[in-house]
Parts: sequence; C-alpha cells; structure tokens
Amino acid sequence: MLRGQIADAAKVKTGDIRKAAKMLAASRRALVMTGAGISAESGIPTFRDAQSGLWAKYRPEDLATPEAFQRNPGLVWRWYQQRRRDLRRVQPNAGHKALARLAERIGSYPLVTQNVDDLHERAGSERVIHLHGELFGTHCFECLAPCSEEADTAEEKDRATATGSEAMPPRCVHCGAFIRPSVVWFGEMLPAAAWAEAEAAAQRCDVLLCIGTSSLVYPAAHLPGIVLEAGGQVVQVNPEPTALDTRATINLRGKAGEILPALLDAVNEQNT
Ligand code: BV8
Ligand code: ZN
Repeated sequence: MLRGQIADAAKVKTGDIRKAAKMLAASRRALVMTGAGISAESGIPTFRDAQSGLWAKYRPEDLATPEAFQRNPGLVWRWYQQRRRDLRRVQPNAGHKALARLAERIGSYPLVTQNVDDLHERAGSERVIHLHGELFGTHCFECLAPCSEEADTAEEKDRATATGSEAMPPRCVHCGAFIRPSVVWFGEMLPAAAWAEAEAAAQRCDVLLCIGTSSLVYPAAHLPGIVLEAGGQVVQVNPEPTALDTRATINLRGKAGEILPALLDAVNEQNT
C-alpha cells in the first residue's frame, strides 16, 4: 500500500516516511505547524505564488500592513473581500483531512497555523491555534471593537455588489473608524494567548510535523528551533527546499496532499 501510494511523490524515500511514522506513532506530545503550502492544493495561492487579477502588481507583504490600510483602506479591504470569496469557494484537501484523522490515531494535538483560512477546522481538526488571525473575523481599526458578523455580512453583501474601485470598508458603529480584517499584519504583534500557547507546546513537544511553510516569517519561524533546542524532533513536509532543511530531523520532499495521507497510512501500519 505505502509504496504504491507515494509513487508519484518519487522524491520521498518510503524509508523516511516509515521513520517519520514510527516517530509520530511513538510520540506522546506531538505538535503540528502549517503554512500556506497546505492550502495550495485547495486552490489558495501561497504568499510565494504570484498574485492574480487586480492584485497581480502587489506583493502580499505590501498589502498586509497597517500602513497600507491607512494609505488605501478600500484597496486592502477589497483584497480581503476577494480572498474571502475565494475561500468560500474551496474545500479542505487530502492533507487537511489526513491531519484531522491523525489525531484519532495518535491522540489530539495542538495544530499551530500561520494560515488565516478555516480549512483545518472544516476538515475536522480541533485545537487549531491561528498565529496570524482569521480571515472571516473583523474589528475596528481604531477602538478594536469586534464587528458583529451580521453587520459585516450585510455590509459585505451590498459592497460585494459594488466591488468596483469604490468599495470601502464598513464603518465602526462605536467610533466611526474603518473596520479591518482580524488578521495580524506585518509589524503587528501576534495575539499574545495564541503565541504563548504555541511557544509552550513547542517547548514540551517530542515530535513536530512542520508542513508547507517557507520558515521565513517571524516569530512563527522560531518554533521549530524551540522544539529542537528542547530535545524534540522535526519532520518537515515541503516540495521545495526551505530555510529549515538543514535543521529538520527528516525532510519529506513532496506535496502535503500526497505525503500526509501516505504518512497517516504508515502510522496506521505501526503496530504500537
Ligand atoms: C512581528 C496574516 C513584532 C495576514 C501574515 C527581519 C528579520 C526577521 C523578522 C522581521 C524582519 N523584518 C520584519 C520582521 C518581522 C516580520 C517578518 O518576519 N517579516 C519577514 C517577511 C522577514 N514579522 C512580523 O511583522 C510579525 N510581527 O514581528 O511583531 C514586532 C511588532 C512591531 C515592531 C517590530 C516587531 C507578523 C507576521 C505576520 C504577518 N501576517 N499573515 C494575511 O494573511 O493577509 S504572514 C503570512 O505570510 C502568512 O500567515 C505566513 O505566515 C506567511 C507566508 O509564509 P508561509 O505560510 O510559509 O507561506 P509561503 O508562501 O512563504 O511559502 C509556502 C511554502 O509552501 C513554500 O515553502 C512552498 O514550497 C510550500 N508549498 C507549496 N505547495 C505546497 C507546499 N508545501 C506542501 N504542499 C504543497 N502542495
Ligand atoms: Zn471603533
């Protein structure tokens, strides 16, 4: 079964998958961390991928900042509206689903993600920790008051119809300032509780499964190092080389949607 299944992910030695599966099956305090790569096979472009359409001429890093929102709130708001519409149109892929089933096999584990999409939750994963916020959340740019979904979606409905260049963010009912998406922009601190939970999980983790991240954005990219310094092991899943390659215990070079189902099968084959 294992050999057949990952045939197309030729770059991965079944030996490595078996070794990683043995580590995961024996783990007592597993931790999973994901980046944009795990949602790529669902049709969500990664931050490395060129942007399309209206956004082709912008680097995500240039739009995902408080300065960009102050400079041009409509442009940034429409970018997030577009990403919300795209997210509503896609489904979790085999990689997301394998992680949800892995918890049934090795026990529930914290799943730390840099992604603002809800595909882990839609795949059935529990204990998802969003380090960089969530796309469907909104709050006031000034007074930080959460913006109630109803108001937001109603607003969004008529704004969606006006997606032309005039669509602007809704206004805060408390202070009248613009409403912003509840994501962490570059230069902004991560939500303290989420970071504290992720850091604590990394310090006590025995096996970290690190999937689909270029390990270039901090402080999230510190987590694998915290695991290794605490004596834990790191299994990386990525079709391309990353900044983590040299430190990872095992590198599984392939796509999450191919490697993770094979890894799950190998864990299930472990007679622990
Ligand atoms: C902060 C939400 C404290 C918004 C995001 C210089 C050095 C070090 C750090 C810094 C520096 N200058 C500035 C900083 C700090 C900065 C940072 O790290 N910048 C980087 C670019 C150098 N960090 C911050 O600003 C953070 N805050 O530091 O606060 C502070 C405060 C005040 C003043 C000073 C300090 C906030 C960071 C969070 C920003 N928000 N997202 C939104 O989504 O709109 S980050 C966003 O980009 C994502 O959440 C994610 O974290 C990141 C993208 O990284 P990845 O997920 O790894 O994705 P990427 O596209 O890069 O790579 C995809 C990978 O998948 C690739 O490796 C590819 O090979 C692989 N792949 C592709 N297909 C598949 C696959 N893998 C598996 N299967 C496949 N099929
Ligand atoms: Zn307000």
